[in-house]
Amino acid sequence: MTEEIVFYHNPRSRSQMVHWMLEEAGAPYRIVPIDFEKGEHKAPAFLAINPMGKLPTIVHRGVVVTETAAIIAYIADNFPEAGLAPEPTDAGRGAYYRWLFFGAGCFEPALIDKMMKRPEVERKAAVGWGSYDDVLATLKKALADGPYLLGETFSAADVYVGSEIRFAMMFGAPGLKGEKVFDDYVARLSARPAAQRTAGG
Ligand SMILES: N[C@@H](CCC(=O)N[C@@H](CS)C(=O)NCC(=O)O)C(=O)O
Repeated sequence: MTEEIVFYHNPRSRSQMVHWMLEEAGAPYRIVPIDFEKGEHKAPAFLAINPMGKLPTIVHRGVVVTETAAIIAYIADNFPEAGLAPEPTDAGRGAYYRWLFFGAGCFEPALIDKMMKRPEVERKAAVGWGSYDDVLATLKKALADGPYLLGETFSAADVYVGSEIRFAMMFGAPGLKGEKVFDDYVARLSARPAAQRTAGG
């Protein structure tokens, strides 16, 4: 069974985050370009791999992995020599999980709501992400001491959450660009060689 990761990719998608992660990890991978305009992501051949018809998607050792945060965490664990995830029994693992899941379960839906100009729900106690403002305040606090989400240690959680912040800034989401803590964080991440190698997607 090949060790090479098959990476279904379109640079204009969340798969850009995975591209950066693959480079950070030094993982062997092969890109299979997916053309959204041609509808390749909804073609039967791709739906057989990911019935959601979405990117990013990887196949490794015959197993399909989807969901950006899951893929990024999977790569970190499979290429431990890159040191992108605290050991499972390390105290830092808790914070690491926290920010990965916060990125997927809180930041992403709050951001999508904001970008789609959906009204905030009245009962924020009933939605997992509370409110966009609470999410940003929480991230701001997490990064206040920095330089990374886990303090001095850069991790795969920064690849994921940092990418989300970077994308949100690009799309003009409020409360991010112009806030020193977020500007500095994104500049720090963007300066990384692996991020620069994949900056075009
Ligand atoms: N929950 C997924 C979302 C993936 C997703 O929505 N990908 C978009 C691109 S950023 C996509 O493939 N859209 C094409 C479509 O649904 O038609 C993740 O976190 O990876």
